This record gives sequence, structure tokens and C-alpha cells, in this order.
Amino acid sequence: MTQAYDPTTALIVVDLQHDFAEADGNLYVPGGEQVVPLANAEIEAARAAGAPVIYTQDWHPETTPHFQKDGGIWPVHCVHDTWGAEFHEDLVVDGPVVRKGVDGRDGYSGFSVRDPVTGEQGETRLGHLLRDLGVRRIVLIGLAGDYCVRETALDGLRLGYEVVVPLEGTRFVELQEGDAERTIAELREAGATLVGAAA
Ligand code: VGL
Ligand code: ZN
Repeated sequence: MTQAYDPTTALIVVDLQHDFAEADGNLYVPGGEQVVPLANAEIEAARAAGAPVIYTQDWHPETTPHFQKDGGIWPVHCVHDTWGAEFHEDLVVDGPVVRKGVDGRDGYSGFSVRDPVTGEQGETRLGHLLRDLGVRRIVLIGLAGDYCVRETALDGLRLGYEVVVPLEGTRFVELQEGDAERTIAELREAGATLVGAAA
């Protein structure tokens, strides 16, 4: 069952890119490909109700403190203009795309970026887009549940949005066992509406 949409509810499709959603991607989130048909169903429901659909895309330079080889924690993934950074080929892409991590700053949240050295925060285009559209409620679907979906949800709540996360529409990296469970509890505590059960 898809969520309820209207023009003040935006569907945000988070990072459904090859590196996360394909078994041979560089940072494969187990089961990630199963989110794509669910996302397409939500996109169709949102479109039918006149709700905005916005996509985020992890989009890194070759060298960034986000990557293990440069001092961070992740394998190289979603390098700009590569196969890994492209959206999953089955995903229906029909709406604005907000890229994050573009300039080497850490971008887990779709709303904000952070300089890993100075800690300085900056904004992406997402908040402006949502304000211009008069959005008050956001539905988040995509990858990964314990990183980008989590941070986007927390930022959304801080910014005053009602935040809905359909749990079957995400998958978790679980760098540490229990991260999925901890994230779910944290989001619930922070005021997000979590729908259904994690896969
Ligand atoms: C993400 C790990 C590294 C995400 C991005 O979008 O969830 N996770 N970069
Ligand atoms: Zn990344």
C-alpha cells in the first residue's frame, strides 16, 4: 500500500543509485534493489495526487575525506559521472534531483552538507525547493536507512516537517549490528512516523 499524498506532501527518493542498489555496486546495501519497484509505486501515487517528487543523488569527487582511502570510512562509491552514481535503471526519474557530497563535503542528509575538517554546515537546494512548493510533510523512501534516510529525516524534523518513513521502502547498511534497530528507535523518538516493519 502506498502512502497518502497531496500537493503539500513531497515524496523524497533517496539515493537509489547503482552503487547502493545493485549487488555489484561499490557500497551495496543488501536488498537495495527491492526498494526500486516500491519507490516507483510511491512515485506514481505521488504524481497522481499532484505531490512533488524530489530525488537525492550521492555525487562525490574522486578524492574526498568521505572515502576510506582519503581518511574516511567508506569504500569509493557514487563518483560523479560514473555508472555507480547513476540512478538504478528501473527507477522512474521524473522530478528535480538534489546532489550531495558534490564538493567533498559530507552529505548524508539531503538538506545539509558538512565540512569534515571545519565542521561547518551548509545547505543543499532541498529546503529551498520544499519551501517554494509549500510542502509541510515529507515521505522518505530509499537508501540507506541508517545514513542518508536517517539524516534527512532528522533534518526534516528539525526544520519542522512532518516526516513519514515507510520501513519496507528502505534497507540498512548495518556497519554495526543493531544500527537498523537503533535508527528506527531514534527516528520514532524524534517524532517521525514509521510505517510498517523493516524488511
Ligand atoms: C550514504 C554511505 C555513504 C547514503 C552515502 O546515502 O546513505 N551512505 N554515502
Ligand atoms: Zn557517500
